[in-house]
Amino acid sequence: MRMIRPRFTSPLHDARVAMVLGIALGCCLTVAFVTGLFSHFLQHPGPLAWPSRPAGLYRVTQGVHVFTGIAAVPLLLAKLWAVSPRLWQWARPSGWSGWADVAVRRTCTALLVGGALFQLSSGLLNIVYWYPWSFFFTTAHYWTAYLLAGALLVHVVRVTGARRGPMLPGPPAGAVPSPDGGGPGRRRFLGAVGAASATLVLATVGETVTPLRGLALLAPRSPDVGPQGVPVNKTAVAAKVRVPVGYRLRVRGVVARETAWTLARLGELPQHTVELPIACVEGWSATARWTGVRLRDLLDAAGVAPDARVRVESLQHGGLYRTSEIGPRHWHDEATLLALRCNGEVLAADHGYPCRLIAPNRPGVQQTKWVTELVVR
Ligand SMILES: Nc1nc2c(c(=O)[nH]1)N[C@H]1C(S)=C(S)[C@@H](COP(=O)(O)O)O[C@H]1N2
Ligand SMILES: [Mo]
Repeated sequence: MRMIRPRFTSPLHDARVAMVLGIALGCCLTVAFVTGLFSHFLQHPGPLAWPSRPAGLYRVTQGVHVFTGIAAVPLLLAKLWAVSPRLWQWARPSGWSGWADVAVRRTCTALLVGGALFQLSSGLLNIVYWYPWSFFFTTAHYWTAYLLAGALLVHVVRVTGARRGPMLPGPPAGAVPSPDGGGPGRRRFLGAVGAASATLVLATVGETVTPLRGLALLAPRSPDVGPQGVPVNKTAVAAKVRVPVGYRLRVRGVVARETAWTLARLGELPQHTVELPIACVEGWSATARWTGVRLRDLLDAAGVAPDARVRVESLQHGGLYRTSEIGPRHWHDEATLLALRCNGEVLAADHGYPCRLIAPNRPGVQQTKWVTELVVR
């Protein structure tokens, strides 16, 4: 059997180019991994109870998560292109250990390339709200992150070991040495890749960094377009929410006394105003002025244990985000409200009328709208 070996003639298929891109890409992926884990564990709290402060922390970490992911896209494409000769170069090892070594290396490369492509493409599609797949994005993105992190770690150990040891990779097959030694061409290429990353970020980051919103030509969301100046992820119509005539906000479960509040009685309780962002996992965020009742006042009125966890139920019947859980550190926070008003007006139907949860340092997906019950556990 004859092997077909593609010809690679660009001087940029070069170990230094690959290394610089690899370091930048590795930094982006590591930051995205750490901020992604933070987001995951805020949404799936285990024994660790995350603090409710700083109030805007999640907005920052999730912004960093999404925008390092976006910055990584040109880096990954350029890196794959730079190393492509090596990807198609098939070693012909001798002996079992040789084959085993090749198998391990190829598996690691497949996980690395496949994992990075999957994470970045699924993340990108998710932030533009396009789900052309049947798996659950969050679960797949979460578990693939560990695979990718593992493969990345093995790769870094191998590459740094190889640089020190005798197995320094030679020039890839077919690459011709650059006439100028690779200097200016290499710098131009790396500069162009960096500029592509920066441009992509600048053209989208305005969806969370409001001063840059004028530049956000490619952003999936404008942070100030929507009823009451706040974007909407799911409208009341899409969620099929109808507010019953005899609406009550009930507090039940493990309580000293069950309570049920009409909207009028909620309005008679002490009202508080907080300025807090909705920070969507998809990367956009928007600050608003929310006015309403402190969650802890309602729970105290029902005689709830201080370490209780509370399930927040909405009027929505189906859908993954119809309920959320809130732990003691968040519900004790004085800024955690059941908001009745947004930016000075009665809450719009799409923002959760009659009332919605708003809490500091909490993903948007857990700022439950159309709240009807607090079930104490
Ligand atoms: N009941 C309910 N609450 C919900 C949602 C939902 O689908 N149903 N979406 C959540 C998501 S993903 C976000 S980002 C915020 C957005 O709030 P907003 O539409 O008021 O901006 O609401 C959250 N609250
Ligand atoms: Mo969201």
